[in-house]
This record gives sequence, structure tokens and C-alpha cells, in this order.
Amino acid sequence: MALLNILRYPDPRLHKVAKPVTEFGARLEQLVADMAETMYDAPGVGLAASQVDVHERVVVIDVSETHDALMVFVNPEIVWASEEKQVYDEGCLSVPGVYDGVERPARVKVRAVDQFNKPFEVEADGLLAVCIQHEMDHLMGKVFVEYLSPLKRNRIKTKLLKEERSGRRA
Ligand code: K1U
Ligand code: ZN
Repeated sequence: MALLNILRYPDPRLHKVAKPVTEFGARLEQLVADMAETMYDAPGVGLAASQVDVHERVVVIDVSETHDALMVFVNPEIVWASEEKQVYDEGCLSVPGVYDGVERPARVKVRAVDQFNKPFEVEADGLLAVCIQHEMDHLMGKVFVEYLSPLKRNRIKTKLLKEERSGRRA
């Protein structure tokens, strides 16, 4: 297994749209294993392949406190979202040190396959619902700061570019 490099905002590669996975096998299984290791090491509760510069529809999530409930979503689709919304203070491994409120549907139903091409559906609420939507945005090339005001977004961009230039990491 290997730790992968996580792209940092405002890296333009974070805005690429991921393509559906069409080939299942050892390469995909290795990518999923490496993404899981990278997410646990960060530490985080989710990671999209776009964040490690692989532009394919693959997401790993583990919102358990015990880090033993890995969920793998390949080619995920949201098939239902509740009218009810919730605001959650989101973070992102590609935007270190920044947390801010984002409003999203409170519950979603997702259809996906796992890394072995086995189909499943999950209905999610709470942090899992937030995390699924946040990671699926990454696959569409969208970073959560794009929900914030232009003023906040520019401040975040300036701060992270400054840190990058000085070699500092949050
Ligand atoms: O997409 C990512 O960068 C992962 C992100 C997922 C996420 C968390 C919270 C709300 C929305 C999306 C993170 O994991 S940020 C780090 C984090 O939340 C965390 C870190 C350590 C322990 C628990 C949570
Ligand atoms: Zn993120």
C-alpha cells in the first residue's frame, strides 16, 4: 500500500471532472487500498480520487469512530435527496485548516458499485450524507469553498497560496 499526495486548493487539477470507471481489477483495488490508507493517515473521514489526481469516479468514506467501517463508492449516483436541508461545518483535506457551514439535503439515497463491481444502495443522513455529497462534488470538480462567498473564498485562496510559497503546512 502507499500514501498518495493530496492536491491542495487552489490547484486547478481539483476542478477536473472525473470519468466513470469501466475496468475493474487489480489496478482499481490497489487505488482503493491506497486511498483508504491516505484517508486514515490524513486523518479524514472521506477522500475522492480527484483529490489524489486520479480523475475517475471513486470515493472512500469511513465515518466510524473506530476506523473499521470503510465504504467504497465506485460510479456513485444520488438517486434521491430530501427536501429537508441541514447546515454542517465542513472541512476538506484539500483545504487544510478551513471549516465553514454548507447547506445541503439532510438525507440522500446513493446507488454505486464497490471495487469488485458489486452493486449496492445506501440511504444516509447526518455526517455520512454530508460526506457523500461533499465527495461527489469533488468528482464533479467542485470544492466546498465554492459554496462560500467570493470574499471568504479569496481569503482562503490567498492564505493557502501564502502557506504554499513559505513551505508551511496547516
Ligand atoms: O473530502 C475530504 O477532503 C475529506 C473531508 C470529508 C468531510 C468532512 C466533514 C464534512 C464534510 C466532508 C474530511 O475528512 S475533513 C477532516 C475531518 O472532517 C476529520 C478529521 C479527523 C477526524 C474526524 C474528521
Ligand atoms: Zn474535500
